[in-house]
Amino acid sequence: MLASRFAPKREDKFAFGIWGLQNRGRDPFGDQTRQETPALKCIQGLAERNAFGFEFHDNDIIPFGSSAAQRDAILTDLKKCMGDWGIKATMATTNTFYHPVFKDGAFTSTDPAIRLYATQKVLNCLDIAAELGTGVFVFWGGREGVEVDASKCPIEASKWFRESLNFLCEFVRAKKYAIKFSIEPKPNEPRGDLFLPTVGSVLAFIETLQYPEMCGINPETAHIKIAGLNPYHEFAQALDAGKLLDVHLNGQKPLRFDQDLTFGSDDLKEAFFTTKLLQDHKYQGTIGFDCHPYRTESDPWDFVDRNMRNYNIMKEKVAQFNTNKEIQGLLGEIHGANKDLVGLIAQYSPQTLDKLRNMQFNLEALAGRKLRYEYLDQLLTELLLGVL
Ligand code: GLT
Ligand code: MN
Repeated sequence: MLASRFAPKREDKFAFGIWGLQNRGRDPFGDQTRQETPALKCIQGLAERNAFGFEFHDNDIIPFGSSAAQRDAILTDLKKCMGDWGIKATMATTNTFYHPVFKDGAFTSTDPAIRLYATQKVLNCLDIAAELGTGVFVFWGGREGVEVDASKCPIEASKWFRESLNFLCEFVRAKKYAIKFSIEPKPNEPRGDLFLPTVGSVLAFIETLQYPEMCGINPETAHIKIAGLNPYHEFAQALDAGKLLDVHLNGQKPLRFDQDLTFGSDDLKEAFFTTKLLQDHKYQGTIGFDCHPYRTESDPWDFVDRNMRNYNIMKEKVAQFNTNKEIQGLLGEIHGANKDLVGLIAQYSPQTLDKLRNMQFNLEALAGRKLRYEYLDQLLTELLLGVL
């Protein structure tokens, strides 16, 4: 039996991308293995399991090609259900990757008509987001990239994307929507190379926009590991920049195809440090999961439950880590060296410059310092395995 103390509560602020729950178990090599769970059933099931919110693409809830009347009817129904079930639409995004028109990109297509069509599709989705009270609006550039570098210049592509984003920011301002944009980096797949592959590249790109304060980032564990990088460090960089608007937690074996495994299923230490980062630094957004039930499952519910449980279990482990006397004692020792020198160069002045120039360092003593990192790591391993 699974311990009940890890069961999710609304205040945990968990959210799921419903596209993961809707997934029918198709992959490039095999047909569907289960029926699609309809959007409303996904949202209802999430509410019953105490998820705080759901994330959606326009076409996850409103089928592509719906009429204005169909759209309105779907939204009216959805809003009523959200009220009845007590669940929020925490993140919205536009599907600018599925339709063949986007085969060579949406905002970075070489065809200006396609770029305009993508921008128009986002405008329409922004209206939906505003109607549902969604504050975070994501751009995942699944088709923004190339296989053939000769086909387009990345600088030109950035210019096209920037132009659309600036226009869309103006639209949000004009409409007074309480919405922020969030860009989701990924290095490749489905394109050979995607533009804006990492947290760092997105942060730099945001600074080139007309309204950088309206834009942030939502990194995803799997995307970071496809790039061969460290999710803890990537999430931290976004948080440090004050730009972490949303997170996409999941699991992923490094350097492989996009697996979107369950959070904590593949790398416990990584899940631990991601959780620790968000908890210790009082991340204010929702804890979003962007993953998919395995093809072998016949419904998404065990998958939903365990993602949230794993986060809550890690939360307990973080609390244990933060209060464990031996671990904290060791950390105190590690960070306790030469405390009197902290902040010495925090302010530049001729005096501090002079001080620094004249400082003598005992390199032998500094290099000879004992750093018990192997032991610290073992304490964490034993804590995570429940034997500490
Ligand atoms: C797509 C992708 C995700 C993005 C989604 C937002 S859709 O499934 O793999 O990482 O977050 O468009
Ligand atoms: Mn994602």
